[in-house]
Order: sequence, then C-alpha cells, then structure tokens
Amino acid sequence: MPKINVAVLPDRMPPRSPDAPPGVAVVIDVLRATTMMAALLDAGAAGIRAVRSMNEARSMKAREPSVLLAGERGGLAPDGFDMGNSPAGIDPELVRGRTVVLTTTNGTRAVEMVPASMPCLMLSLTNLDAVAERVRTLGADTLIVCSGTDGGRSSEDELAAGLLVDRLRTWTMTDTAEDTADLATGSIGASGGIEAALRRSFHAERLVGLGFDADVRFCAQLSVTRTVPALNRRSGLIVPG
Ligand code: 3SL
Repeated sequence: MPKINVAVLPDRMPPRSPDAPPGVAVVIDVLRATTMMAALLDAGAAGIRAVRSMNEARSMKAREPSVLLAGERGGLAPDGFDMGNSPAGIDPELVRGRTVVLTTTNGTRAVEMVPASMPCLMLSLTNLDAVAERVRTLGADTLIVCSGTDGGRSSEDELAAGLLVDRLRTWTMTDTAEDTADLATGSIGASGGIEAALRRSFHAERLVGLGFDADVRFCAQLSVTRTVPALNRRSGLIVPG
C-alpha cells in the first residue's frame, strides 16, 4: 500500500533523498489560498501563477499587463491589486479566460516550498472528495503539506489533512497522519459539524473580524467542486489537473 504522511507546516516536510520516487504533494491552505485557487478555476480563470512575494507579482504584471493580480497581506488586498484572496467575492466576468497571479502570506509560500521533483495538487474542503479520488488513482506515496498561519500550525489545515487521511485509511499511515485523522474526526464530532469546527480556529475568527464571514462559510463547504488544481511544472501554472 502507498504511504500517506502529513507535514503540519511546510518547513516540517521530511528531507527527500535525490533517488526517492517523486510521490505526490498535496498542499492545503483552507483559509483561504487553496480554496481560492479551486474557486478561481471554477470561475473560468485560465490558470494561476502562485508567487511568494508582492514584488514578483507586480513585476509579472509589468511584463504581462493582461494578468490579474490577486492575493492578500494581513488578509486584505494589497494596493493596486485587482482583487483580494476572497473566494466568495470572485467576479467571474473579470477572471474568465485570464491568468491570475496570486500571492498570499502562507499558501503560495507553501506551494513554492514543495520540491520541484514532486507533482503538486491543491486541497481545500471544497474539493476534498475529488482530491481523495485523484490521490487514490495516482496510488503514489503522498505527502500532505499544511500551510499554517504566520509560521504557526493551523487547525483548519490539519482538519482538512485529517479528513483526506481518513478517506485513505487502508493506506500505510505515518503516526502523524493517523493522529491528524483522529483529531479531525474527533474535532468535527465535538464541534457539531465541519463549519463549526472551522469557525473555532484562530484564523477564521480573524477573517470574521476583517469582515470575511462569507469566505469562512464558503471555505467550510465540503466537496462542492470536482476541480483539483494542479501545478504544471513546465508552464508554472496551476490549472485543473
Ligand atoms: O496566508 C494565506 O495564504 C492566506 O490564505 C491567508 S488569508 O486568509 O487570505 O488572510
């Protein structure tokens, strides 16, 4: 059976030996970057370029003015950006057919930190079952990478990670993967549902405080899309996989 592991933060990814088979990485930033990626593709975006810095994003726009700039710092759209990081606020008229350059504090950083040899898929609660099916079909050792929040662990990322592991219980699980699955199912039971569990996170409270309650509700939806954003290593674009 393939092995499933969870890195609770990007810098806790286990070291890889150069001759190891590539496996698959699944990056999660439930609030809100990977949910945003699936929602942008669902709204018709041609592709997403995930970059770590705002400078990088702005120079891409300078080189290629047709791209849209999206993202956040401190949860809010940076000056001059076409949109923030709000999946509930996407304007399909604006994004249809366009390439979106996305930069966020934690999620796009996590994508960049995945070793270039690994195929990379994006998980959110909204596409959980679609990603689980994809991973099962690929049948390769899988590393789930939680983006975390400002260097600390994120309960909402670990919730989604645990639900993915829970769907792959027949696989060989590392101790971290098994603990994550048990904690996720336990926390949903104790909270009375996924949205309630998500709302208990520090990050959800912060977003609600910034006026993004609709995003928290959006991000809490379970398996409402079949879109599996995947990083195309040749073009550098995240597209439906
Ligand atoms: O840090 C990130 O990648 C963001 O998703 C955080 S926020 O929810 O948009 O503030």
